[in-house]
Amino acid sequence: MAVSRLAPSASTLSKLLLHPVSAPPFSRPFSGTAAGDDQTVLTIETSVPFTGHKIDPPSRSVEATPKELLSFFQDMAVMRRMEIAADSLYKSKLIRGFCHLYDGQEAVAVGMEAAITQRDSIITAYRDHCTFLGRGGNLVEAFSELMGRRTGCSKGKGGSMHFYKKEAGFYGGHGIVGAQVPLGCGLAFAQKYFKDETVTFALYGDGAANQGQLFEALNISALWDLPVILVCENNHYGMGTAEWRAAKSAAYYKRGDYVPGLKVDGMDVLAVKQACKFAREHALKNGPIILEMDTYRYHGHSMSDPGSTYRTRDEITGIRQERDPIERVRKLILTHEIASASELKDIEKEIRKKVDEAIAQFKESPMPDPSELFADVYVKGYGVEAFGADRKEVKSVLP
Ligand SMILES: Cc1ncc(C[n+]2csc(CCOP(=O)(O)OP(=O)(O)O)c2C)c(N)n1
Ligand SMILES: [Mg+2]
Repeated sequence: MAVSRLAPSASTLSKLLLHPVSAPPFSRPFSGTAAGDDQTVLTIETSVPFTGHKIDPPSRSVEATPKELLSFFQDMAVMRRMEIAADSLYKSKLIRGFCHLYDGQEAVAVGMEAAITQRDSIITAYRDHCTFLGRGGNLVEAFSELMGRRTGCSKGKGGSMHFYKKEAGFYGGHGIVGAQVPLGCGLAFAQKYFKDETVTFALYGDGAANQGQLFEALNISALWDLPVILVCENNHYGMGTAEWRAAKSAAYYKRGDYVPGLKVDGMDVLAVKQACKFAREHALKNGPIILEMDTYRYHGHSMSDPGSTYRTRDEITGIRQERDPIERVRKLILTHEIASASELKDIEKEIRKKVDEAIAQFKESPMPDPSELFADVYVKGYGVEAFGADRKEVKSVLP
């Protein structure tokens, strides 16, 4: 890692924090601009160079303020803690149904937010809890949704796979593999049509990358120069299938053929930020681009998968030791004397407390009312009728 200018020692930790841990984490959205008032700017090299397909890649040198590095550390640590807590809640049967955890992949959600604003849109698959937090969602809304409570971000009716925050440009949370990519291209179509000067990030996995609908959506997006960024979160497995067993070419950043692409270290939050900033500018001017984020999930595919039958424990431990996104930022903070190891430990302790408090709060929250069962299914007031199996006796007009 090459650094062109060292930061002076940080004055006090609290002065540097983007989201002071005394306030609820994520009480305001991530934004690179929020760190703009800091005097010191560090120039840090990404872990590995970017590799481009039909495009000159951006520079490896990324600018970051001490405040921004601390916010990256804190935001990723909150996400990690939330997912670990969700794991325990699932095992104690307080969360039921599907549940896919994101620990290991946090740098993608956080780095992406640092490069864009909430006027830009994001749409993703079912591994969506941390993307929701990144968009400014809070822990109580997240845990409530996981538990099917009324205070959840989808009113307790979506569950783990269907987190939404439309007012912050987050369009879910989708369970059908790959289906969110054409929807994302549709969002980008609207952005271009309304001359919004904004973009859509459509995220999908390496497994989804082999689907036909992705190429159909990409074709029309390229034809119409839509401002869409296809982000392949390559965690190297689709359920229990390793990428090499599923894909003839695992170079997902090249798979758009005529569409440019970039391969990015998705475990390096600064590389993600740099790539997303670059892609956003490209998409606004020229249309689609693919970002392949090389990342890793520590948990199994979902809670029913222990995650250790199709990969070795050594592989998981090796990634934790060599590439963990939180540890990478911890090292940067320590090297630049922005905060001490014990101050960082204190932040983590505080985060643990906040997560526990949020869990205690959601347990108080009621379930949705049965009258809500058919609400929010179709656009209100369209008079859509639902029939029972007999098509006669049970009949109601959906609210
Ligand atoms: C159309 C469709 N086919 C199959 C499934 C079952 N399924 C759920 S997740 C998944 C694997 C997807 O892997 P990937 O795209 O790499 O995403 P990751 O889970 O690694 O984030 C499959 C096959 C589904 N939900 N939808
Ligand atoms: Mg995958």
